Order: sequence, then structure tokens, then C-alpha cells
Amino acid sequence: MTAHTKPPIPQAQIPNDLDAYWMPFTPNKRFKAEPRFVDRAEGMYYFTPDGRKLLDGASGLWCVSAGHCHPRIVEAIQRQAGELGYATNFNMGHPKAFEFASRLASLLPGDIDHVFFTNSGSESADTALKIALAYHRARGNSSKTRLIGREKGYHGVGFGGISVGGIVSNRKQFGTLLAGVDHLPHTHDLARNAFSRGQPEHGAELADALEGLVALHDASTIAAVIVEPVAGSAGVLPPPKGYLERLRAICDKHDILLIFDEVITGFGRLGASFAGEKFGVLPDIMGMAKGLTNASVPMGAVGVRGHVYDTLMGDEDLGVELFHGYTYSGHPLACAAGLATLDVYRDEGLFERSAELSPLFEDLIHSLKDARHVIDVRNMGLMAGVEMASRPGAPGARGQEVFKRMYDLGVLGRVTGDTIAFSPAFIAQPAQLETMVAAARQAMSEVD
Ligand code: PXG
Repeated sequence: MTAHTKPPIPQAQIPNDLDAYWMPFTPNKRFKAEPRFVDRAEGMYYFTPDGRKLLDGASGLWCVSAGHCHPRIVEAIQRQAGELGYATNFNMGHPKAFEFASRLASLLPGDIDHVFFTNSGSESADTALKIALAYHRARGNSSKTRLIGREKGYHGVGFGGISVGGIVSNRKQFGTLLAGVDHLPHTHDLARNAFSRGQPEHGAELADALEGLVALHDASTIAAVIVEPVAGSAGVLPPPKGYLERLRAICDKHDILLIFDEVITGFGRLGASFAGEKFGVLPDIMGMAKGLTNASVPMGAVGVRGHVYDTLMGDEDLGVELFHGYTYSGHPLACAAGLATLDVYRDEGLFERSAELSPLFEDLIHSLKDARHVIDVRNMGLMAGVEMASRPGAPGARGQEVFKRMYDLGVLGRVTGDTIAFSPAFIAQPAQLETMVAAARQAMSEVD
């Protein structure tokens, strides 16, 4: 699929009223003083109302992995909207929810064979945590209620997710959060690991902090540990070699469930179907969203292993096994979009293409090692973070300016603090990857 094949839609008006809409995770006043709009997208590109073309180096927000407005996905959604636009899955069913769950289960690692549908990554994180608590309770271990997250972790914005999450700005406005939560240390270590390609050498021992938390709280109080296999929002932090294996072993030793939040890492982003497969470490529960439907319809999912599902189903019929669910769990449009997305991933070999592109992407992104301000480059599959030194007294300012300069140059990246992140769609052409990296280099050279 190439850009320019769709006729431009008539230019959308920039809305007159920018006041009513309270924008998420955005400095509203600043944006409204200097708005940026897109009103059309195709493949690797966004288009602005005034006709500019922007190369999307971020797949939207790490989510449009097969490229924007993929015709097969668009068609599936259109067809479904005219056939069955909504049906509840509470005590009723529609075929596509079951079909999608089984297609998905066949793709998930190991015996992660059961799927609970949500509508976002945040809901997937909270759902995963609730399943972990219910699991221990069902086994008679009601004291196992403590949840362990990690510093710098991002698990969405529900109360569960921000409680186990480790990004201070997402937590500090919201009071005391969930009780009984603790955190592992993060693995960001420039002194030992700067400019590592892929997994860094140092830091597996940081997983041993879980033993420290067991010593502090006792295993009988700990339900689950949740981590992103590769931290995304914090600026792309691949796991140190051996780290996830160690976490898995300590969880096994103490009957603690291991939850992988694969909202970003799932569906080919790492050049394998999932992080669990890539790293050879199987979690008990995994959260998904984003690439699940190529972000075309909001949807999330939680996959669980057989022992978790079987425990919660129990042997006897006692009625509802898990008092949890959303009006839109397994929404027909999302299921249709998800099924079409899995078809596209398979038929276009997109996970393989992600793997094929990864070495070139790694070389290109590491060529920024000598770009101005750069103090680290990190990458895994088709995700990468390029960290710049912060301006003294103004963390994040340089990142924002570089991001804006890149936007003016026609390339959309992501910025978190002073790290510029890239997560291109798997359909990217080598020349487009080069353009992204060249724009970053130029923007960095022009911003003080
Ligand atoms: N878990 C992870 C690992 C995520 O990356 C969520 C959960 C929450 O998903 P929802 O669908 O509820 O937003 C995410 C979302 C960024 C950025 O700039 C990343 C996300 C969201 C917003 C911004 O890196 N990831």
C-alpha cells in the first residue's frame, strides 16, 4: 500500500471552539495557543488539514503497527457496523467474540489459552491485577493481596495501573492510590549500559529486589508482580540479560503470579509475536491492547494460562466466576477489526517483517550516538529511545523542542522527558527509517 492512493477528503475545518475539549495528557493552554491537527492518514503518513504530509515514526502511539487505515481492516469494520454494531456479552454471545478469542489464544505463547476482553491497555492492567487477586482467593490464599510493580513502569491510568505504575507525574495528583503496593527498582542504568544494542549486559541482579520484598512483606502477602517486558513510556528500556528469567524463577519459588504488560511489546513490535516468546519467559497473565486491532477500534485483552483459568472456573457451578466486565467487552466492531488485523499480520508476514527490519533500524538509530546532546541510544525490535542530556534545571524542555522541530521537518516521533522514541509501523520502508533518523539528527543539531 502506498501513500497518495486515496483521494484527499475535502479539507476539514479547524474547529472554531477549542475550549470545550479537555485534551488528555496534554498541556491544554499551550496546545490551544498553537494547535497541531491531522485529519487523514494512510500507511506511514498523517496528513494535516493544510495539506502537509507527516511521516509517522511512532505508529500513532505505538499502536498502528500495520500502518494507518489498512483497507482490509477498514472494510471489516464497515461491514460489521452494518451487520451487528453492538451486542452485550453478559449472558449472551455473538460469534465474532468467540472466534477472535480463539484466534488470539492460538497466537499467544505457551498455554496462555484464555482471553478476557477489555477496551484499553489501562483496563487490561486493572483486569490482570483483579484476576491475580481472585486467583489466590479461589485457592484459599486470601492473604495474598499485595501487588508489586516497578519504578518507571506504565500500566495505564486506572487506579490499579497507577498504583503499580512508577511514573511520579501520573501518581502524585491522585491521593494514596491502592493500599499494599510496592515497587521493584527500575533498570535504567546509563553508567553501566549506555548505548547497548538490544538487551543490556548489566542489571539481572535487580530482579533480586523481589527477594528483598518477600523478606520485607512475606510471600504469603504477595499476589503478583507486573512489569512491561520492555518499558515503553519511560523511554524504551529493554530488560537486562537474564532479568526476566530471574523474575520468573523468584515468582515460581514464592507462588507469586507474573504479569507481563504487553500493551506495547505485543503483536510483533519486538520482531516476535510477543515478548514472552522473544525472551523465552512465560508470564501467568498478559495484558494487551494497541496492536490488537491496529488501534482501529479501541480494544484490550488479558490472556491467562490454563492453571489461572481453571482455578477460577472451579469444578462446581457456582454462578458467575468473576464479577468483572465492561459494557463493551468483546464489542463486535472491535472483534471484527481484531480478526482482520490478525489476518493482515499473517497474510502480509508483518511480524517477520518487523524482525527483518530490526537490524537496519538498530544500525540507523545507533548512528545517532554522535548526534548533539545524545547520552544514550536503546532499542529492541522496532522500538527505540534516544536519550538527550537534560538542560540544567529544565528536564524535558530540550525533548519538547526537538520533538517540535522534527514535526516541522515532517516527522512524528514520541517524546518522553528528554528521550525521543520511535516505533515505526512494520510496513516502513528503509528510506522512511532513514528519514526519521535524519530528522532527529537535524532537530538535535538545531536545538540548544
Ligand atoms: N500498558 C502499557 C505498557 C502502555 O504502554 C497502557 C498500559 C495503557 O493503555 P491505554 O490504552 O489505556 O492508554 C499503555 C499505554 C507514550 C504513551 O507516550 C504510551 C501509552 C499511552 C499514552 C502515551 O509513551 N501507552
